[in-house]
Amino acid sequence: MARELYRSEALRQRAERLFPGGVSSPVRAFVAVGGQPPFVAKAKGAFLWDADANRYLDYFGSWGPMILGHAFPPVVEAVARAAQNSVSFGASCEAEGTLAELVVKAFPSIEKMRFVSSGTEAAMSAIRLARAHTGRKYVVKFEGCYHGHADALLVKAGSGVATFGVPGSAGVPEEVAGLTLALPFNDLGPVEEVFARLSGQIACVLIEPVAGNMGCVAPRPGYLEALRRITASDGSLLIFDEVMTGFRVAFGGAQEIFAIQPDLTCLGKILGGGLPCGAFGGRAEIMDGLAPRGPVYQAGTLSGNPLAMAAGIATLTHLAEHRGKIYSSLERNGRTLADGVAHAAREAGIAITTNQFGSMLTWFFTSGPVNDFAGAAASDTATFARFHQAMLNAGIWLPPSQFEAAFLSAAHTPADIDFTIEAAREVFAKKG
Ligand code: KE4
Repeated sequence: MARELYRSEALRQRAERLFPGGVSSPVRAFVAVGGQPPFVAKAKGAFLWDADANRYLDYFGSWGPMILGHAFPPVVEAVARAAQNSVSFGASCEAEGTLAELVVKAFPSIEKMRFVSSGTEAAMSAIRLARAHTGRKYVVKFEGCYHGHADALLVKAGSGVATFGVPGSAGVPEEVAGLTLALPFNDLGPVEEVFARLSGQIACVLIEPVAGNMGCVAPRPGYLEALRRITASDGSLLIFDEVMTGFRVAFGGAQEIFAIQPDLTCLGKILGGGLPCGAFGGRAEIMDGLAPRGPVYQAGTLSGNPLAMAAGIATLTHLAEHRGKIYSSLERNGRTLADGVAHAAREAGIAITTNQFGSMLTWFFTSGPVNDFAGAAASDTATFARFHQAMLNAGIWLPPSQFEAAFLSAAHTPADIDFTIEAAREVFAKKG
């Protein structure tokens, strides 16, 4: 059933005149899946409504923040209350410390932190701090991992597996990209080779401990532990980018699950309950390098914004109070959804690999396995695009790219999961 998108189409035509690609962020343009993206008018719980009043089950959840569902009453009330006292001060306020105390309790590796307004700012600032703290210039990242759009991190692998990076975007100078090495995820060989060749020269290793930006890909057993060991012995900092996994895969993020203490952690998304908010933090002896205490400059007009703090406090307080029930339910529903859709695909003779980690999951249209970006890139993206379009027409809004993770919220019910699996079965039966 094709959905009528008259109002969305009118809004899209205006947006095309005003914004490059008609969007505020590229993935929203549906380039990878085709079709016209509906414009969202409102959302509540697990559902979105577009400008033509079509309803959708939401499985991208604002790309991670909406773990409690949209318009969660305690969050809405907290933001409304805070807004009565102005929406921004540009000065220290009580709410910053209140949210920070919730963070350091959830992340024992964080003694001190700094709020910023996005995950990009968190990662960008964390590597600057790591370079200053170590006096070193090289940064190691991993193919398929995304840490926001700072120049140093828009870098792809060079010609050889463990060679210096090349620009991953126009506008990134080779000189900048050449200070970053992009290695294969889940493969220790290139890491050991690079640390042998550049011993004492690598400022940090930055990783998504559970990758979400190549689609969902978990670390192999022992992989993260080995990165912790290698970086510690070389005096390089290990930075966990938990912008997506923080408060998502567990209340204390991936580092709680794997019992690993990184030197620095980047946070975002759920931290601000859906308002613009990021943070980076770690041991005080590292963080005290930041201005005005230390020589590393970092700043932000809206850092610690009172509304973002209020939304974050309401979100993390609810998660903390109900963490047992919420995370076990997210794991159960995530597993049921992942397996149910995969089973339906296999019944229809469609090759599919499912990677699920708590309430993050991706269906890769390949026989797999998918343990790194090369494995993800083997997916049949045309089949994914047809699947995405057919599911959207069935009222199910999946992330519009094979290389993104889908997210469940605490508002998704078992009935929603069953509805989604049945819709997928019908789509696959028509060779979606
Ligand atoms: P932001 O600057 O978009 O707040 O955060 C960048 C970022 C950093 N680290 C991780 C692990 C991330 O997943 C992200 C942003 N994620 C994407 C979705 N995969 C945001 C969606 C978008 O770019 O529109």
